[in-house]
Amino acid sequence: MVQERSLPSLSIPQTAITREQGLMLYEDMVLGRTFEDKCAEMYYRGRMFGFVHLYNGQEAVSTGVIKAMRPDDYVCSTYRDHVHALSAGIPAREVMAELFGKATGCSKGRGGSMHLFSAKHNFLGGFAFVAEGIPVATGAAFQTLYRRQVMGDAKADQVTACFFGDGASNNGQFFECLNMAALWKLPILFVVENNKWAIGMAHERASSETEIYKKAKVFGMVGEEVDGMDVLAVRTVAEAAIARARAGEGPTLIEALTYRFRGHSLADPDELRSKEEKEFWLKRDPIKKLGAYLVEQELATGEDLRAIEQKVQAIVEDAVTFAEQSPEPKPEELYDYIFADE
Ligand SMILES: Cc1ncc(C[n+]2csc(CCOP(=O)(O)OP(=O)(O)O)c2C)c(N)n1
Ligand SMILES: [Mg+2]
Repeated sequence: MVQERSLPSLSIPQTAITREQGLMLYEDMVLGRTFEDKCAEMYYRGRMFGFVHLYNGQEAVSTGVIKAMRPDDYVCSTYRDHVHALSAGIPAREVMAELFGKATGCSKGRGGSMHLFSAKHNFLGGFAFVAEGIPVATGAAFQTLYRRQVMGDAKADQVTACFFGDGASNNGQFFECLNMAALWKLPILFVVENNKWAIGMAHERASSETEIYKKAKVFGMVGEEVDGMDVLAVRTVAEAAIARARAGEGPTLIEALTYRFRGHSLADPDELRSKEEKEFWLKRDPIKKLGAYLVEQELATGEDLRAIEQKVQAIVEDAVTFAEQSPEPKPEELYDYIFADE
């Protein structure tokens, strides 16, 4: 029998969702999964280079948090960034083209898988170093507060969501930034995606306190533990945290218990995690869970869900065609986009 941390059941009532919201959440998760299954195929066919880290299994965290935010809010990711970028509204075409290193990619082909970026979508990146996004996201939240409090811009009420892993939560930047964010009541959500592993390092072998959300308490910050395989639970916790942040009540640390269904990256043979552990988590597939819920609650039919899956399949196929047909960046433009334009 595998010893697993028990998944928290939600202590606050789940927000009732409409059919429209339910289908929107389903579509976003299916887009993330289908897009990345296609990434794996393209990677093994030699169309993508470098490291490619997939998010399969963790979709409920991205969808649950980002789809509860406004389009003008900020999102900051890690090297496991494709699905966050899609949830934040970057078109699948631009994400796929970036993975192919094409000039039409969201980072103009300069970034690749780990460096997705879009100023238009307030998507701050894509960072290769573990925990590197935490101070960037804290800075984004600080500038919102500064514009509002010091520069008197009443419209500056954006919230920042900062995603990172269990491994990143042992990095010094985590502690420094949580301290500052709590001290200045910054409008930010620190979302730890605890998928139990940092490459081949098991979380319990690397952390003196394995329940990461408890670390919020020493900063006087709200800490929440949530079932990261349940998009409605994540959404409910995120909505409360976003409301607190927007109201000037400061940050929240959310620990989402989740699992990646594939290896650390597409170059990882994934031999360290046990078959029992993988089976335990595969049974909690967040997409199947939401699909079953929507049908059970009579918010959608099986045909509605199949129609979404087909629509998404077409979006992903179109993204690949777009990426394949797009031009490479021009060599003479090699030094462009290094410094901010005037
Ligand atoms: C500062 C730094 N140290 C080490 C690495 C190598 N590295 C890449 S991913 C990773 C594991 C991070 O695990 P976690 O934060 O749990 O995120 P996950 O990959 O599980 O999403 C490590 C150690 C790195 N990229 N940056
Ligand atoms: Mg991890």
